[in-house]
Amino acid sequence: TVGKTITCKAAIAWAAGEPLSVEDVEVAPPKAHEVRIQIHHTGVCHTDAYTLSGKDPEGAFPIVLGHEGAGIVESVGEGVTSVKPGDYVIALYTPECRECKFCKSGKTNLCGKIRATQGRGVMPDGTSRFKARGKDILHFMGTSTFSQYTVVADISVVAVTPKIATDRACLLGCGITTGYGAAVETAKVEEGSNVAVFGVGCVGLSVVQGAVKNKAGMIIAVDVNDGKEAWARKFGATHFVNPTKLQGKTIQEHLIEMTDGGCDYTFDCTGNVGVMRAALEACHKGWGESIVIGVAAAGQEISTRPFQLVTGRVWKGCAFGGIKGRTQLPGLVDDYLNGKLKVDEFITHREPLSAINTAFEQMKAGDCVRCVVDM
Ligand code: NAD
Ligand code: AHE
Ligand code: ZN
Repeated sequence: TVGKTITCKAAIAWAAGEPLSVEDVEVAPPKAHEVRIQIHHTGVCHTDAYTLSGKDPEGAFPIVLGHEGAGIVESVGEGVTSVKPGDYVIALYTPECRECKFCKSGKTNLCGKIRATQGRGVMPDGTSRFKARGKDILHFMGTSTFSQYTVVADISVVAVTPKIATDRACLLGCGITTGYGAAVETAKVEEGSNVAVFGVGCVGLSVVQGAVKNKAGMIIAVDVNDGKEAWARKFGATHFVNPTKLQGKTIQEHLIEMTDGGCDYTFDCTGNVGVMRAALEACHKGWGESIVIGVAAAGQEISTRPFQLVTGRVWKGCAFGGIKGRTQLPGLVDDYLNGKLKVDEFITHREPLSAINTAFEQMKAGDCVRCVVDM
């Protein structure tokens, strides 16, 4: 297959709000500094549903969605030295070129090298490698893992040991790394500090896991779904609050009471801008930091009284947890293999590619942490 177009199955999103269509797609061979990957497993993340809904200002159609995938390198284009055919890999929607201003800053994991073309749904040379029904199909987040074969830039992929199965490794491509990194890398939660996590889906449970790793004090899970309490406690949350059941006070007032003045760190893992405000206002005066992880729809804005910031609370956010994929993911895989990072526990549902729309329905159902799709 090296150097040739591969015809395989992919889930194509032809238009916003419509179910995905599993059909033949032609995947062109990788050009210079590109890698063609046979995807074995992919997770379905809330962000895929967000873009499919049409609310993502960067979402364009037709497109192959999916950004939480793992598999094997099938072939590489000219000049690729970081991975080789046969390598087990995780796709990276946050690439790492190690030479742009961002990568060299030491201050962020955001890489600038291919961000513009990635946002337009094309490869760095401005063209697509996917074709279906005679039409060019767009790439998504530089990864498009809802295809049995995909092409990514060589800076958008990391090789990992085959000791981790691809149905686990895929979850390190977004959900788990995002939450865990937000706690450990972005917030750098300190021993004994009080933490509140708003929304305990895959991302929020991973924040809980990171807070446990850093020996936080109180770890308060906040979710409107009571069914999430058992999950949160299983991952190490010390308290659970359902904000819809508080009588006569706001969730921020309740958390400030619980923690004698406010939390040291709070995390929004819902994408709801009202929740983001509550998370900021639940922070301790003088030093509390709130980390925005959730993705909000186009047109949504956050607000609070500036006095909240004047009095020392800090509002920030991160993508992919602040983790540099090529440098740090192999270490997270080691942590998993050494029993220091939970991954298996996140998989609640499984579907074959042919039933990927069922995976989307499950994700919205409330009893699903992650559905892994077998490609
Ligand atoms: P999820 O749907 O599995 O989890 C969201 C949780 O929030 C659910 O348990 C839900 O019951 C709860 N929730 C909803 N409304 C709430 C409210 N008002 N108060 C408290 N809890 C509430 O989603 P996920 O896959 O864990 O993703 C969470 C968010 O993070 C999404 O917005 C997703 O797009 C975003 N995300 C961001 C990044 C990043 O790099 N910044 C990466 C992955 C996901
Ligand atoms: N395109 C959206 C923004 C979506 C967004 O924020 N994506 C996160 C990853 S979510 C993964 O589940 C991200 O990586 N952001 C940084 C970046 O460079 O995109 C919009 O609203 O325009
Ligand atoms: Zn995601």
